[in-house]
Amino acid sequence: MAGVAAAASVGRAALAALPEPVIESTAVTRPPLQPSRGRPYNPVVTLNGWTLPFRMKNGVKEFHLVAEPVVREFAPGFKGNLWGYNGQSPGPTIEVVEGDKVRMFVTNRLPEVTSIHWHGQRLPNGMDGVTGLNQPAIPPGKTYVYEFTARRPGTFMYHPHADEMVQMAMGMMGFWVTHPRQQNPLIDAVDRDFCFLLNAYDIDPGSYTPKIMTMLDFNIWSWNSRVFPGIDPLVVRKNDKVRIRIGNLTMTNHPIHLHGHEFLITGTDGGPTPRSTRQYEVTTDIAVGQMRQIEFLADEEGDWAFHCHKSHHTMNAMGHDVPTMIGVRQDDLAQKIGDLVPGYMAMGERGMDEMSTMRMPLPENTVPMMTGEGPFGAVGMGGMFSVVKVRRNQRPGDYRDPGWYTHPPGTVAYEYTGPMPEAQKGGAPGKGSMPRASAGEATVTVRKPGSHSGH
Ligand SMILES: [Cu+2]
Repeated sequence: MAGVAAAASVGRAALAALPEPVIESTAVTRPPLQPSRGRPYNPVVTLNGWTLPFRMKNGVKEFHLVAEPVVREFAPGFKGNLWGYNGQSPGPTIEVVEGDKVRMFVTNRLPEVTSIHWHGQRLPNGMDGVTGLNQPAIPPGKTYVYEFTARRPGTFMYHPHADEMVQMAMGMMGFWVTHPRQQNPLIDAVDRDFCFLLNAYDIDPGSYTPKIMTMLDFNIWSWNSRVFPGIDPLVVRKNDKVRIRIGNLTMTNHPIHLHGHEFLITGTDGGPTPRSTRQYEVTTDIAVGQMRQIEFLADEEGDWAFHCHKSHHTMNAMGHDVPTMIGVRQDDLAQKIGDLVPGYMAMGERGMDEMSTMRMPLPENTVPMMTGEGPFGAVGMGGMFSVVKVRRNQRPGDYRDPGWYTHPPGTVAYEYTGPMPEAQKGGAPGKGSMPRASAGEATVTVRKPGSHSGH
């Protein structure tokens, strides 16, 4: 009984000394936050994000998260009214060390109840954050305290477990990294350690607030609530060992693909992967709710594309019901429809690449669906796309954008200007392929589903 009373009084003392929340006002990638106290570790870099500072109180690392409405810039010219933590969505990254005692103050400044679930952590059941199951909901205006020990090293996330569909559709989520306490045989030291969340929104062009009832048909595919060309590059020095930690809090899977290098999957939700399971990949599919750590040696200089391989996820907001117009002459058509529908644009007679250079009349507050200007012209991408920039001269610890890669002479694809040979025409139909089994018609028997007669 005495123990319980003591714990309660400690809890009240801690509440009285609530740490001042740290608020971030921009979407820039902050340099790694070196730990000021406690065990040393190599901090991560959150893509277009930041790490929340902590304070030490009697050996406990204390953080203060504030759930609140925020304005997040997805890309220059495009902002969203989201919900997040401490001024941004996603919230700040939390970094601790295996074995650390952690106290999280969570203040609710939303217009409705919330909670935080510490996705992937080992912790006391009452700290797991499922509203109704593990704790009462945190009412608006109230602060709750979560206390647990970060028991295993790895890559984690946090998000509400209260009105989840709404609150995650509005951007409430964040990253959590627990660094190993000491040399771990399955965790290698790396030179650069990046992290970001995959997230998605449904924001109509010209509007600011995500549609919260959308279940699958999202139109903004983002990394840490940023879309290309608003996503910063991942800048590394040649021959750096690089780790990228990715968590998926969208409602679909994302095959994440890196150009120019092969990587190993060194960690999942469950922790570091056994070395015997690691194989080289250039794409890894990250399912809903999963985390993946990829690692590679950045030994090829250049500007390497890094993106989701679902091609509609490297595009920004677009109308969905656009008919395929490839090969259709539209000059006349646009004129005629334009007379009836002012502002009508004919789209994509030669594919949709035209649209990356087309000057379209955009509504306010949106970005073109494919945009971004590279050294050779329009990149024709949006959404979940960035560039890993590998540079010989990048200084250790320097994450600043070095600009575009200067290719050594003779190493860029070039135009062929010699003679064109005549195309070889194929022979008779079917030549060289399997002959048709029969020239006659096939007979198909159709049974009506649910009809039990004749059985
Ligand atoms: Cu994707």
